[in-house]
Amino acid sequence: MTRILFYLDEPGAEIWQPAFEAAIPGLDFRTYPDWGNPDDGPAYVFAWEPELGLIAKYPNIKAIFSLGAGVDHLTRDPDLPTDIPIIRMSDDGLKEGMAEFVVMTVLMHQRYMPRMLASQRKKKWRRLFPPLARDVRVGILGYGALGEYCAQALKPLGYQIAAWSRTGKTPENGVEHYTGSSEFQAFLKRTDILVGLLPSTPETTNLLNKTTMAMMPKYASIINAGRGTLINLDDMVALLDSGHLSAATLDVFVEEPLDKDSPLWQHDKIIITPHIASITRPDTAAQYVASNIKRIEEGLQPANVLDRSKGY
Ligand code: NDP
Ligand code: OXD
Repeated sequence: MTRILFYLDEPGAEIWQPAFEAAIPGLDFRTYPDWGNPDDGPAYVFAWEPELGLIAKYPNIKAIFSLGAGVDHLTRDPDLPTDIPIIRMSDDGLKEGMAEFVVMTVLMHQRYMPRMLASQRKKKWRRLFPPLARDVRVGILGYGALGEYCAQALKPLGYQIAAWSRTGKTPENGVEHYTGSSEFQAFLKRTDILVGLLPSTPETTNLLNKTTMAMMPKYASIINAGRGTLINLDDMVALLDSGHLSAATLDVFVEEPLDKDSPLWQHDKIIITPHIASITRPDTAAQYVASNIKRIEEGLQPANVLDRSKGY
């Protein structure tokens, strides 16, 4: 019998059990704190931000499924065993949801919506004339499962699209590729709307700081739907205030939820969303986990295992 130990400390978490029971016949689905004893037999964990030290108490765990694409909510635990494979979420629902968010926010930035909303709040009838999509250069930071899917969703709108990643990509129609630190500056210089879709690693932390953001063209804007560690927010606010950057949409933060006292909430050029760019959905996620468990049980390599040496 397959056993899943589930951890999600959020209201509404009970919707997950029926989705998993439908995807895995005969499943024993245990919601924390009802995880049973380690000697109950082998189990898989499916979790978001579990309590520190919890997973180490269960030596019977065969694999950990991250409820999200990111794994920083798991690897922040200093006691997390290093020999259990961690499988990252990459189901269809997550990709589709992110593409919707990225298309929506890129269109908003291109059509000057942050400025229009600021004018509305001041009851100002201020007519602005944005460029057409075909004259706007979108740059996607990270061309993984999500970055690639978002690039394909943006293409039909006519944007000039480039992507930046760690390793080289095969040239393809409609997306220009930049690789590694040596091509980062060239990527930033050609980017009017930057979309952050990078994982949080030591290499991506503070990648956007006063020096790098100043390399972007005047009036460039930033959308961050990857991880909050990407941006030095003090530097970003200084560049928004000086007029070098025109707008930012921030979905992710180093500390979530964002502190009520943060001045970012009130900033006229910033739109804040509460880490909802994409959401893992029970139906598609349960299918994804079920197919990976089947692979493990058949002795095959599951998809999207975290490479601990790269951090994603
Ligand atoms: P992938 O692992 O598929 O892709 C990661 C991409 O980042 C790859 O293209 C990789 O390059 C690139 N990358 C990693 N490190 C570097 C680096 N140092 N320099 C340049 N490029 C780098 O991840 P996903 O696309 O599935 O997800 C990306 C992130 O999005 C997640 O880690 C998560 O943090 C975030 N996320 C946020 C959500 C939200 O709601 N806000 C929802 C889901 C995910 P290469 O191709 O060369 O390996
Ligand atoms: C994430 C997610 O990793 O929501 O942020 O999937």
